[in-house]
Amino acid sequence: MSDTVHRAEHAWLPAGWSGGTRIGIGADGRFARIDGAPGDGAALGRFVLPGMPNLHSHAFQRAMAGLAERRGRDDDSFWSWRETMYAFAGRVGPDELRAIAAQLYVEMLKAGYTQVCEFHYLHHRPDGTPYAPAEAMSLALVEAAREAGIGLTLLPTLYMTGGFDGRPLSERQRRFGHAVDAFLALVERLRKHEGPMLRVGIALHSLRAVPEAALREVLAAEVARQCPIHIHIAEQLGEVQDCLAVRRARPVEWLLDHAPVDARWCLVHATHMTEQETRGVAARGAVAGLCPTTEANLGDGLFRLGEYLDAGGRLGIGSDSHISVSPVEELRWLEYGQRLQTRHRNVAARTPGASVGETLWAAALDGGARASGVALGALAAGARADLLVLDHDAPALAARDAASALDSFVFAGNAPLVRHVMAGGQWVVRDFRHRDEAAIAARYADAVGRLRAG
Ligand code: NGQ
Ligand code: ZN
Repeated sequence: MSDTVHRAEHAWLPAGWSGGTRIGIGADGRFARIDGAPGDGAALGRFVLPGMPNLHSHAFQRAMAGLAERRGRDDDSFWSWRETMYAFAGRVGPDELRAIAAQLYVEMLKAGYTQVCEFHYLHHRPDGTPYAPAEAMSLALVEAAREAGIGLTLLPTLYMTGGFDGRPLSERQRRFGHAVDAFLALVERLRKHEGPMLRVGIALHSLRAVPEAALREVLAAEVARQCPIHIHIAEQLGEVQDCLAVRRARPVEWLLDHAPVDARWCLVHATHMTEQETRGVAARGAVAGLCPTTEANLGDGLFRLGEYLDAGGRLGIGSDSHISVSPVEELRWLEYGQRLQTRHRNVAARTPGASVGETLWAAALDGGARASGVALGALAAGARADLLVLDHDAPALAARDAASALDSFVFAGNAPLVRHVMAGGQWVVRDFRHRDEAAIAARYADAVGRLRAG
């Protein structure tokens, strides 16, 4: 089969905007050739961008978004939110998970995410016994991604203890737990499903949940040799204090000293770091997995963005608890948090003349692709054919040239600007509509209805 050829007035290539670009898409769902040659090709639109990877998701939490915004009796915090989240998680089974995730993934595609990293720890029945098959919950996510047409990096998550002191899992945490052997067997079984739209990696829930010996054992296993490795780290001050008390080091400091952290690693949140830890993460080439809307919602704190970028640090964005599902909103909050704190503007742009929108979009593409473990995130031959076509008729993009398009996309207004979306060479969103959005939304509403009633 021959390549399909498209044309973009302006395409965001790895070196920046390029005018009059020919974009060839192979039958294998990858970009074939991308060049400026004249000739044929169907016009895509004015501004064409690579699809954005979402490097951190707990899909089930989509269905409880907005249900934890009422003040409780005591001081509300991350830890009280977690109790609400656990109560909700306890009612989600494979059918509900599949319906919720499919809806979430449709929303992600429409917002411009074409790959999602699922940090998945809801493994077993609520009483801790396994489903049949044991990977039923993982397979629900695989099915949901296939239905929606989004790329999935599935990160089965190891979760063993309820705190740094090694206490056993609480009743509500029992369904998260695995012994190391059973966990590695799960990873192996899931690997068999891998393909262009599914990659399997590994997540360690957090230093709170994974004892040192288990961490070493997993990292030494054959299945952990090549794949992406994700971990929640230093999100809350309480976690930093507990880590200091038990391991005599701060979480990021401890991890850098005890694990072979490198470019395969995604350090999710990494909110509370010293200057030295910040430089250390950057030097290792790890990706900081930033989830600014969730971090704001949960009262986590602000990442040391300026210092990290100056040290050459890599980052990507995730929607985590899904109180917002939009790469634009994540990037806005990332920048605005810094502006509010420093009382300066244009913080992410570190050199005179640099654009904040372009800097952040490019950084999040690169870090997100690394964290996904898939060749994507670039309009380049060989990369998976994931692209977004912006709505050039939208008022927010009126009279914008290439040099101002990304800043306007990221910062101007609230109308959705992503008009068409392709993932893996397939059109999944055309004229703002996902190919199967009505049926998926109906199944979602049913599932949430059952969860709220039960
Ligand atoms: C999670 N979410 O695993 O879903 C966590 C909360 C925890 C965020 N940290 C639970 N945003 O960290 O123990
Ligand atoms: Zn998380």
